[in-house]
Amino acid sequence: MSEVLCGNASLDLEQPQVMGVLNVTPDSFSDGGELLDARGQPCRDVILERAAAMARDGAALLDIGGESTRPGARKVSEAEEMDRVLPVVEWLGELDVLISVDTTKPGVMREACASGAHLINDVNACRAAGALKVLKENSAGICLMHMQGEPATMQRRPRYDDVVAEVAGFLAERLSALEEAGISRERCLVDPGIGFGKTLEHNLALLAGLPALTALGVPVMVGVSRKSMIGTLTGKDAKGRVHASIAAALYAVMRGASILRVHDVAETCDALKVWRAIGARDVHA
Ligand code: 7PM
Repeated sequence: MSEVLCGNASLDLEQPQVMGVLNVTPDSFSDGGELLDARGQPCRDVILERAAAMARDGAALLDIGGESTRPGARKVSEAEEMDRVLPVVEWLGELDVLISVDTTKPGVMREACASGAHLINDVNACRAAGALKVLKENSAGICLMHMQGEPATMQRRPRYDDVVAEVAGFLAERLSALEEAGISRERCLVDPGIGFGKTLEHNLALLAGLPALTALGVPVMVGVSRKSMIGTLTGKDAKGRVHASIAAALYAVMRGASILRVHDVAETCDALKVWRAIGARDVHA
């Protein structure tokens, strides 16, 4: 059976699942700072309401991010990131949904797990010094994402000879590094990192080539929601990218994705319901 171990829980991936994005950064591109007050502190009631709605709409996981990875974004200190993220992890503990924390910092990983986070979503694939040690010392699930370069400069000149082979090779190397550090593969997910040091062509090749990632033997997560590749293909701004994002998400599921990281939970879950109903009748499925 396909599942991923996430601390005291396990996430069943027999059917594709949805992760709702909850950004607690002042500069996130599609929900810019609505969840922070004037002093930059997270607003409990607004966040709980938004999170409860995503859980009700069908999200199995919520991803809390306090460190913007927007191309060119300002770096955030560890203390500032903890102040934003840790209270949110605790507030969401009362909801019936798994909690993911989007961070690259080992200190934030440690405290997030202590506060009850089930999954660490690391766009840097645990390459920070000390990250593997922290993860060895707890039992949270881990999403390893591919990124070429770093957020400030990654979109300047992305370059690959064979993007699918290089991304799959990188993720295979990171899975081995975690295994060598004593971290079970049953805790791991991989993610091609759509838009992270990639041109439109690279993103399209990765979506078409997802089977090379499922071949790594761990579940695959994909985030295309409202991203600039959707804007480039449709000419729409972030809020107008919902439907086209779902087209890309369903394509990713068709190619083997198990978790969709999205802003529009209700819409994506509706699309998946239809997808599953048809698939259940398909003798070739
Ligand atoms: C600006 C640009 C703001 C890009 C936010 C983003 C992913 C992720 C993000 C993903 C995993 C966004 C991204 N994207 N984590 N974090 N996979 N695992 O669109 O694709 O939310 S941040």
